[in-house]
Formats: sequence, structure tokens, C-alpha cells
Amino acid sequence: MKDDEQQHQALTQEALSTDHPSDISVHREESRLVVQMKSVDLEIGAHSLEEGTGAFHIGGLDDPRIIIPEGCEVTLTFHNWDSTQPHGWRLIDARPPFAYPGELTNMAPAFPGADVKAGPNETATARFTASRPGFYTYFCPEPEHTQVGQYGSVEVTHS
Ligand SMILES: [Cu+2]
Repeated sequence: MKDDEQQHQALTQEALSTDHPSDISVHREESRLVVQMKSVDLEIGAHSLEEGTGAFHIGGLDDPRIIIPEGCEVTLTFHNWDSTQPHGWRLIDARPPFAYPGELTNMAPAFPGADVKAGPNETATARFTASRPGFYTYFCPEPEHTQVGQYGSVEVTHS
């Protein structure tokens, strides 16, 4: 028990020392980010699909589950690390299973502004307020990218 706690703290420390702000706590084992503040800056990196994962890198994790409180003002800084293809990040009011991933592309953002896109090697920013509790999905709206794993989940908790 004690060892587990120490290991958890060590892992958390390691995560804190890398690439996420201190207002997010990282639960590496569960691939989970927990935001407790009423506003947060979220840095998101999109890997190139050729690197194999096609994942979003957030808070030192790939495609983590992100938990944020109702009413939280989220500022996204979206880095496209892919030198050949555009990528995006959109939050929608839906969760798996999906009949076919391509259907997501036509869905509107769950909250105004919860949608960002960047060309190869570009960075873009967006801002939205998580105004409604619930379970949401984030994904890359570029055709076919959700199929290769560019998606994850967001839970907006009651405040
Ligand atoms: Cu993509």
C-alpha cells in the first residue's frame, strides 16, 4: 500500500515535470487527467499517423480521459506535430460505441468553440466553456483519422 502510494507520487511527479500545467492532476495508470480549476489551459499535440498511434498527446498521456468541472473555461492550444497532414480536435456530445467512426465528422461541437484545426506543423488555439455536465468524445474530424485512434473521452462533472 505504502509502496503503491510512493510509486504513484513518483509517477505523478515525473508527469508534472514534463509537459502539463500544475492545475491538472495526472493519473498515469488510468490514463486520466483531472482538472479542478474553473479555467484551464490544455496543450494538445497531434502525432503524425505514420508514427503508428495517431493519438492526441495531452498532459504527457496519449488520448487520456479528461475530467473537468461544469462551467470550466478551457483554452486549447493545439499543436499539429505532423509535417504532412492537417489534424483537428473537436468535442462532441456522443460516446462510443459508434455505428461507424466516419459519422462523427458531421457532428457539431458540443459547446461553441470546442473545435480547432491546424495545418501541418502549425499551432492553433480555441476556447470553450464546458457548460453542461455529461460524457463527451473528442476526436480528429479529418477523414479516417478517428479509425486509427485519434479520439478520447471527456467527462464534465456537476459542480
Ligand atoms: Cu487527425
